[in-house]
Amino acid sequence: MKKIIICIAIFALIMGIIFIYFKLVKNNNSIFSSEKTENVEENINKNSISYTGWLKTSGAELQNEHGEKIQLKGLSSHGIQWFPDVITYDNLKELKENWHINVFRIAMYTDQNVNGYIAHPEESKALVKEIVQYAKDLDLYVIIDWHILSDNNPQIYKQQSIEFFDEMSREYADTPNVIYEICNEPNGYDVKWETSVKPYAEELISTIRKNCPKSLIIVGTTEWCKGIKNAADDPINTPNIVYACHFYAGSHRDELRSKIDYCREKNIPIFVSECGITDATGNGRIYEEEFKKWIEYLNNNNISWVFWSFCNKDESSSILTPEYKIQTTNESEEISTETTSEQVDENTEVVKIDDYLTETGIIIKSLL
Ligand code: IDC
Repeated sequence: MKKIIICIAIFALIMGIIFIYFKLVKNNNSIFSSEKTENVEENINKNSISYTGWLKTSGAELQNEHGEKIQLKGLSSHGIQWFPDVITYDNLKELKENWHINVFRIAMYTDQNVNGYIAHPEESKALVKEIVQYAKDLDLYVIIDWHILSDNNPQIYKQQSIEFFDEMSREYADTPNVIYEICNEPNGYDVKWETSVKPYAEELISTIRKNCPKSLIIVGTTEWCKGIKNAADDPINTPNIVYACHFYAGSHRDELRSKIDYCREKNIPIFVSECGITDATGNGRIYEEEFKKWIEYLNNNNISWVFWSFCNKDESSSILTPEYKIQTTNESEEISTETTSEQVDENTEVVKIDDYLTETGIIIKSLL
């Protein structure tokens, strides 16, 4: 009898151990921590912003929140006042999933003569916020670009810029996705780094940082963002800023690359927040080999780059052909009530960006 009780007790003990093993270890609720850590680590997507978080700089390098190097690659919109329709949630999703972009730049022109922010502040802000929301939903970094150009000196609309970035950085104080580009391309012989751009940047940086201390800020440089050596010789004394260098493959080559080398040797981080495959006009022939040389150089040096531009304007820098057209809600309602399923397929094809790529679009997709 005693032997039987001992056998039953041993059997119950073994069953108990097996039960605990399956319940806790296999279901990953484990009190056995080594197994658990391994599985959790497998589940972390190291490319997602919930992991990479707030970007920062160390020397010339861009890093994620964990101090690991990171390179952003993506596309810039054209002026959002002209080509807002192509920037949809679905298109950004496609660009993220199948083109592998991890950043999208919102080029918000400022000049009132081109219907920019100064002429239409409320509409411009609404559009920016809509696109930032897409980026948040899609786990993309997004650059809010104060796109000065013909309004060549950032001092011209400094007050409006302060108000705009104050509002944006309050709104996105807890959003690591958002990167602030405070002036696209300062230009003109009287627009100097020391007297115009640097003092503007210092004021804007303190406006943004008081609301959002961890933000990454892109500072435009003189000469349409070619004057990076001026910034390197007289940098802004604050962490987590990168300096913009812009190139167009038909116009800028070795000379500009050696300026980037100069900056990097001085521990100045460079961010190519705009680049193109044409000459600086954004139109005319494309320079595929020169552009590829640039991309190889940037990738080898882990420098982030953003391509101009994601739009369907009839110019050779565009990713999409002018025939690309967005299906409107009315069209889709008509389709759902009055057409057969084959016709729906035919009609819905209109929204696939990959069917409307320019030569430029095909090349850029292959490089992202
Ligand atoms: C160009 C656009 C073009 C538009 C022009 C003026 O491609 O359609 O008519 O601006 O608004 C830049 C600027 C960028 C330019 C681009 C090409 O940041 O706004 O876009 N470029 O010229 N710097 C160097 C080149």
